Amino acid sequence: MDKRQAVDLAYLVCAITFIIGLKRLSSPRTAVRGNQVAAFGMVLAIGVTLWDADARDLAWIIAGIVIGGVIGAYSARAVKMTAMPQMVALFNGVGGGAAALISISEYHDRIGLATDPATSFLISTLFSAIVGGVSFAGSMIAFGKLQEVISGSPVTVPGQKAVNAVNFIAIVVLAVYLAAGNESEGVLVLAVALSLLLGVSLVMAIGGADMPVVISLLNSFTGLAAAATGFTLHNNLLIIAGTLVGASGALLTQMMSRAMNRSLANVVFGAFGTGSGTAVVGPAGAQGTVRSASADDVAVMLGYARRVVIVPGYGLAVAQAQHVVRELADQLERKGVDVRYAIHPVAGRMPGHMNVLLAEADVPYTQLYEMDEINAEFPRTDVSLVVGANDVVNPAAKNTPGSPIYGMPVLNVDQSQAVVVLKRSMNTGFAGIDNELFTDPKTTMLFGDAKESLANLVTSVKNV
Ligand code: TAP
Repeated sequence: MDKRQAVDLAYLVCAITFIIGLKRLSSPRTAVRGNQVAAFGMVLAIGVTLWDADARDLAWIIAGIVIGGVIGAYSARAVKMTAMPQMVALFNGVGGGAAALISISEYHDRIGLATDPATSFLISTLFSAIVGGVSFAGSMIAFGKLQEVISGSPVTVPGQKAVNAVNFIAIVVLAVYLAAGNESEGVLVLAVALSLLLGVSLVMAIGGADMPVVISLLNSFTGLAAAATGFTLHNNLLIIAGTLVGASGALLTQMMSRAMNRSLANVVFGAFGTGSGTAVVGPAGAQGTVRSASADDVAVMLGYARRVVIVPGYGLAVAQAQHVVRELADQLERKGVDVRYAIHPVAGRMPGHMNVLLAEADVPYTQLYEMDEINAEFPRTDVSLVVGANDVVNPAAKNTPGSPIYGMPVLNVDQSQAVVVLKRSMNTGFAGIDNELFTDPKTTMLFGDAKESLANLVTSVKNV
């Protein structure tokens, strides 16, 4: 076996580990091992690439790996769970930027030689430079919005869509000009500059709270740009890994949009979701009497229940109340209460947000129920304990045609015998609409920060 064959064989092994890793990431039970398998594949891929690299470039590559590795490892350890979406945005953007820079550099090396570059080289290089540029710029804006460095509100100016359309057409025209064999580094740089502008303009117009969907979409773009770079560099593993990222990002984007009952076009062009969470006049039916109670009263309801379903939402993440909710669940189980957690696919602000939080508190996976499984159980539930969730339990999604969330599948907590809602005020959630569940006669509000309210409940339940 010569060196080329050995490299390709090793790349095949790496590709298999990536596929196994992805497959295992689909369940919390196997996710950690899946991550380890894929990480092993990535270490092998880096090792083989170094072995295969031109010895003159090794020092540069190793310096890049060390600097990037130290920054990546430090950020991964230091990042707060609530800041995870912006870290993903940042790392994703860096991937897109790297693909664009490699393409510009490959184009620079390839033009001006005696033989003309092949059309396939030009197409893959241009694609990766342009798509990588959009992904880099868009991801940086997404990071800025989530980190609140820039305003999270959709920033739109009159005629923005028309300007974006003209920009897009200009990029395509420049790309076709270069792909036709006209050599010009200046035109390539201009096309990349316009793609950066397009990324900024597209993402600026989207509300901060929609950023997870946008990041997933941009993640798919980065994957495709990396795959195209693989064609440019004749690197099979990059083609496979990029395609896997591209496909999984596209699927995740589609699943998130579906779970919110919104089209991708509505997310990208709808200027929806400021993420401000302040009260906005909602659909009819939200006016009514709100019943609130003390932790002691709620503890009695919980302590004497046979089944309690806990519904975590974004507020659980904000309050960092995952450990104390587990404490309360343990306390209730000791009293013989059947405790389950209902997980809505878009509760929180990123895919799997609630699963990750509850896993951090070692909540057993067997207690977590997906929406489709638990919805049939609500009529047999004594108390639904809604912890910092709002939109995902809003009956308007079923009852109010014309509501922005009408048609979104929600958790049917209103069918349980009693509902207790832990939140700080009557403020709205992500969708900015009132929630008629809060004025339902069977609902009791326990106002306050979720962590404090849960801690009070733990103490009170002990005395029941
Ligand atoms: P939301 O509807 O956003 O409601 C969260 C509630 O938590 C708020 O009403 C807020 O009320 C409360 N809260 C905030 N901080 C709190 C604290 N410290 N203690 C107690 N309560 C607190 O959350 P949800 O029900 O999880 O729904 C998620 C929403 O985000 C959906 O509309 C979904 O479409 C959207 N979204 C999700 C994703 C993904 S992938 N998960 C991505 C983009 C958008 P107070 O201010 O009154 O406390």
